[in-house]
Amino acid sequence: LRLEGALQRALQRDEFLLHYQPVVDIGSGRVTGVEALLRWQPAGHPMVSPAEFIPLAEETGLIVPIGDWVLATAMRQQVAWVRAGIGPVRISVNLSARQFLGQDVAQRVAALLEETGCDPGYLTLEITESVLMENPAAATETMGQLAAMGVQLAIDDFGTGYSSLASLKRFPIHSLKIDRSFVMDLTQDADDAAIVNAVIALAHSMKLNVIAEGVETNEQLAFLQARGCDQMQGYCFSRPVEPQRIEAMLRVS
Ligand code: G
Ligand code: G
Ligand code: MN
Ligand code: NA
Repeated sequence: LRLEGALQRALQRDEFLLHYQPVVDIGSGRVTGVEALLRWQPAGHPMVSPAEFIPLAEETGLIVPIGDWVLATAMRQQVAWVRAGIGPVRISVNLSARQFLGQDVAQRVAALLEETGCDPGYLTLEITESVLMENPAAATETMGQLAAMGVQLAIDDFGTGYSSLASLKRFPIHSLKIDRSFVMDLTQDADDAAIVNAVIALAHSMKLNVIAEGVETNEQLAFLQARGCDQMQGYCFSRPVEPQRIEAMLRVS
């Protein structure tokens, strides 16, 4: 598989799809939303992980049309679930560095909201901590434009970058997502436990929602529940799955 050429043709060949991972309220156990995760299924090849092709898409600029496709598809899915009577479902979409740091992300999001009829109040955009800290002033401005449309913002992979508390306070964000690397050894590693405790306390003191990523075991879940973590994602509840399986979970949730 020659990655670059294949990636270039993937959009026109309709080889991308979105899987969704439930975001679960730790208190009630209910599914409160989903995170959209991009998948690439080239004909005659195994699925390629975004971890493998997002960096190449960033380098080649293909991330712009691919990112637009992800946003539009997630927004249309949100509208489709409302029409199907499942009700508004919060959908979180990951923005890559180049997508977020490019000039016109707010205009693109505005145009796609208009085109799809998506409710911005049920759309969350995830930006990693390291991308935000590349240029905190520009990030604050862009986030302000997005927040003004009613879109919610989350800092993804929190704890792996170096946010200053001053920047964190200025960002118009709604949620912090604790990086999976801290959750993984939570119940064996005292340092990771201390970090997770601190992030939960920090988030709550700033009136932010806090979501733990990569929760795999009931022991991790019990720890997070005892510490008042708001929401979680992870294999202990569900892997990212195709839209129809999410619908089934939402109908019983
Ligand atoms: O689902 P998972 O293993 O495969 O995702 C791997 C990585 O790819 C994660 O860091 C995730 O944030 C990223 N990713 C998944 N979907 C998207 C997407 O639509 N856009 C961007 N920029 N990154 C994504
Ligand atoms: O970078 P970001 O946090 O957006 O990406 C989420 C990534 O984590 C995706 O690749 C997703 O498939 C993966 N993921 C979600 N839940 C779990 C989990 O419980 N364990 C592991 N190992 N990975 C997970
Ligand atoms: Mn994410
Ligand atoms: Na993450």
